[in-house]
Amino acid sequence: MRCINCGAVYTPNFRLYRCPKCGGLLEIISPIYWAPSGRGVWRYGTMLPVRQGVTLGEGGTPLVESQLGRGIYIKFEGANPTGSFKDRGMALGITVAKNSGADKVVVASTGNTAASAAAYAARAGMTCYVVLPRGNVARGKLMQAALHGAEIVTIDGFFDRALEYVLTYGTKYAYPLNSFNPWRLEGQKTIAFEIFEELGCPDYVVVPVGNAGNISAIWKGFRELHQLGLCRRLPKMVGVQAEGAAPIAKAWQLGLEEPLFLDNPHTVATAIKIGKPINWRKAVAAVQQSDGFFTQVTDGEILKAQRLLAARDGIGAEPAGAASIAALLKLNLSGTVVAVVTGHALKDPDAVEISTREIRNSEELVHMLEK
Ligand code: AN7
Repeated sequence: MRCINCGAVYTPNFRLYRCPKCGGLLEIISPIYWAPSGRGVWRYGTMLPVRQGVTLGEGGTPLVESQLGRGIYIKFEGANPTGSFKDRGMALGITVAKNSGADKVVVASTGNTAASAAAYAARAGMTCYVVLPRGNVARGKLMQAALHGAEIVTIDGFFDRALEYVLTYGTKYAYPLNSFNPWRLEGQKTIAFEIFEELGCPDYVVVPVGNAGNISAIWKGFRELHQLGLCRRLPKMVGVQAEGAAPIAKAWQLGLEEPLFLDNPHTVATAIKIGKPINWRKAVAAVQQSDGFFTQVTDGEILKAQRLLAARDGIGAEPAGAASIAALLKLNLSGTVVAVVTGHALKDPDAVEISTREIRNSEELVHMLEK
């Protein structure tokens, strides 16, 4: 394991989440080789620090050619077992937690991490504690955490405060599975491997950014393919934030070195309603190294993109998941573009206005159908 801040190197330790010297984020360095076999996340066991483990059949998600423009592909992560990309990370994370001897896991979450941790913990016979920002979690996600039997704790304030709680107190008593845990992120880099197997190396990969773990993980995946000589090029990484929760994108556009952290993030895309992304250093490095950029989209653009993606491509995304589509629609990127749609529409039923027509008899139905 290596600290991305001070460069200190440590022997792999499932209980090491931050650099003991400087507190920086850690990255996993492990012996890897390319020998995909089987399906899903564990298909890439030889590229992962743990070769096999807990599974609910995560990964192997559809890569769908979009009808929204030429060269656009949707990587639909809503098709994972609990409906988001987090399942890839949890397959690894829960396996590592189990191997470390833990019987409890804890996460702070805007919702999807909680839903996923709850399901994978249930599968592994572990207790799961989720710390959620009260009133800021979509209904479907809360329901999932409850259904899978997690202990649900809610706090006043936003996600960032929930994460502080976990960082300060949680790690002592339970195994933390937020994205500062580099073991979990290893599972998420398989998004890159799947894109590579189907498309080769695209020109752009567009990713919604909240805590900034996923874009970092995907970039690490492509980097490793490149290091192994499997792909000659690398994609440009595009990080998308919601306008009211865009600490990294706003700083990027102003040319600042550090994010403009927010105390009061706001956006309809509650999954990415995050003011102080913990993985910002990794994400900025990913975007810089790949010659990509960060951008922001408004709530209006997100909801419009969500509708369009559903109506034209038949893909149902939650608002945060459609942020990548919103960006793509106004950016006009050329070449092969993969937009990662990170979460399923069913996660957040309240984000969609539902219009129905009431009829009283079959004649009214016939009348309608005849039109
Ligand atoms: C649908 O569940 O942070 O940039 O606690 O659920 O890796 O944080 C969710 C994040 C994008 C952002 N899209 O990913 C949580 C949580 C969806 C998400 C993101 C999230 P990161």
